[in-house]
Amino acid sequence: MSQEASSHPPWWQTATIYEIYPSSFKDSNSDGIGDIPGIISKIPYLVSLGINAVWLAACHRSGGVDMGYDVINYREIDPQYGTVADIERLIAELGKVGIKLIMDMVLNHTSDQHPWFLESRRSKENEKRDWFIWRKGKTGKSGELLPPNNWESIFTGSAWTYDSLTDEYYLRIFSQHQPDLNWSNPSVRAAIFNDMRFWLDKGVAGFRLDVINMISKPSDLENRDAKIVNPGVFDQPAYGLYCNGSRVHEYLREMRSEVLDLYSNPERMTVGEVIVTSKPEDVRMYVEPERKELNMAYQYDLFDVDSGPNGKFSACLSSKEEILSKLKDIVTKWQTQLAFSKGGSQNAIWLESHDTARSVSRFGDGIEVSREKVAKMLALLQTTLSGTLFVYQGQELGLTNLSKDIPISRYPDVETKKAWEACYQSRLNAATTTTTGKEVDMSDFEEQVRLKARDHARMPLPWKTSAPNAGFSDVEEGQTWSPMNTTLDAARCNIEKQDSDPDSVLNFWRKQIRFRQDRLETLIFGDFEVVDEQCQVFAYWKKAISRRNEGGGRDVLVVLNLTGDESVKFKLPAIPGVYKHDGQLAMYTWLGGTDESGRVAKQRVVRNGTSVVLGAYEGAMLGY
Ligand code: TEU
Ligand code: CA
Repeated sequence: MSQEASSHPPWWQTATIYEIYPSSFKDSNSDGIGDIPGIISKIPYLVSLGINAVWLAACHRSGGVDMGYDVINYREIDPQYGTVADIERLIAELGKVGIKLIMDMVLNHTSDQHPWFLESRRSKENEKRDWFIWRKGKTGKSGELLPPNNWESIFTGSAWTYDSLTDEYYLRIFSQHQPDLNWSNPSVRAAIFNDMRFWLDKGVAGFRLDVINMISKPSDLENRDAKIVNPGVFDQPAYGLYCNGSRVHEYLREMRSEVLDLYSNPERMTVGEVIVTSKPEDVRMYVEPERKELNMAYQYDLFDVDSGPNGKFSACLSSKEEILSKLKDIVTKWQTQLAFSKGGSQNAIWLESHDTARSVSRFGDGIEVSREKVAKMLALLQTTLSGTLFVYQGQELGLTNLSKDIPISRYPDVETKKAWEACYQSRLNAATTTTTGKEVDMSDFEEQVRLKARDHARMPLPWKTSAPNAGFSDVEEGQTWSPMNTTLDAARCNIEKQDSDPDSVLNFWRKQIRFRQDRLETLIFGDFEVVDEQCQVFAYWKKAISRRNEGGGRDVLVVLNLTGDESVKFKLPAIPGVYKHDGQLAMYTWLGGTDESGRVAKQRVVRNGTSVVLGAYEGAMLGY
């Protein structure tokens, strides 16, 4: 898109998109599980946030193994959430208040209960055999049966499951109940595209496409063993062999022309989850407008920033300072490499999703007095970056990870359970004593789970101060599908309480979301320039892409103290060559941010070229 066209950008470029996790947003029928009528009942809250679209996480009929990411039928809604008619009502009711609905489509794999897979596994001659990825096993050195290759599942163990019925293995990169579809078969693509059109015909404004960079697997995958990086075990990480495969771009262009481009008014959008892809040139291949593939990529660098050498549940080797400096580098990389003014590629700005832990717990210091300040500082960061803003439910409250009194055994996520079990087993096997009652020390692993498990973001949302289950559900106290942070959140941060406090994290987010909309040429489309690398501080200019009719006063300087250090002095850059009408150098004005107590700062004036002193996690937006 040319810069001229930016006065009428497509809706999704200027949007704030709020992710709803259906199980945990609001329960309407007291079964302890959130549902679609529950979402409809809370539309006024969504309006109050100032968001433009809702991304509803997976809600199709599912086998329930991976919280909806194992789909049995792409045209049905899981009965625990409601019906297709409920989705139609949701679209209509959101439409009345100008909010669009984006659906999550999980198209890399289905459930093993999907009729396509039930057919496929029946016999080698079945018409749908080739809809999934079946291969013969191999024979190991001592005659044992081995999977077709050594790829490791993202949920640990082998990426293959043996099916005795036909004596072959099927590929399933996630759990054994999530067989990977064979996208190289044109009938598979046609069927998927039909199911996508089903929802677009109902008025869905676009899709979030689950692990979409995994859909193209090598045709000779039985000859493509992954490099051995973990000696002594069979299964090896194989991301490089199944991410960004040779035909992925062809498939996405086909999806665009066969599906998305057939619809207009509103223009439909896609944001694709693109995991383990850190090179800007690789991400650009998905999102450069003229390539006509995806509109945006959900890129994973910030997700991986605190992972260890063996993935997210291994301890990160970097110090807190190093993690913060990596965070700055990652933000700078994507802000400068995927810029509107350089070819029009659009970033997806995100820090939390249903696949992360809470950002306050990951990037803060774990001290309760800092919680609100960290949440606001991260909100300032996110709301001043160029691209489409994604906010995950509860992030707007500064929610933290589950409290320590909740035992790990109550964490429901399949990823957590499998990773725990795999770690436990390997430690048990490695233990030298053969006496019964061997002790396996899992304390270090537990620490990682408490920091990074997906369960933290998936807990039910606290709505009220004094109501059963913090107002999320009327089910008997404690009977919600996932544990709640009730002791913590009902008392100190819930929607009711924060709504009435002008200095709350919630009201800070609301203010920032509005401010971003008022300055879209700067905050959403502007050019990003790092000002100075002072280790505690992240300071950057956002420069307006078009200064016509504006007298040059729209640039914004963002200064953030990323640390808990008090009184961090930061020398402001001189405002280059900007004079007021009386010939005096212009002065900075305070456009927003927090003050040293974490409250919303009052209007202040700072002279050009002087310093600011920032309190712990304090942040400011300055203009001139
Ligand atoms: O996630 C893709 C993915 O590989 C990671 O985000 C994963 O969730 C894991 O946490 C890495 O440590 C998507 C969905 O968003 C996720 O909920 C599903 O479990 C997964 O795909 C399978 O559909
Ligand atoms: Ca319910």
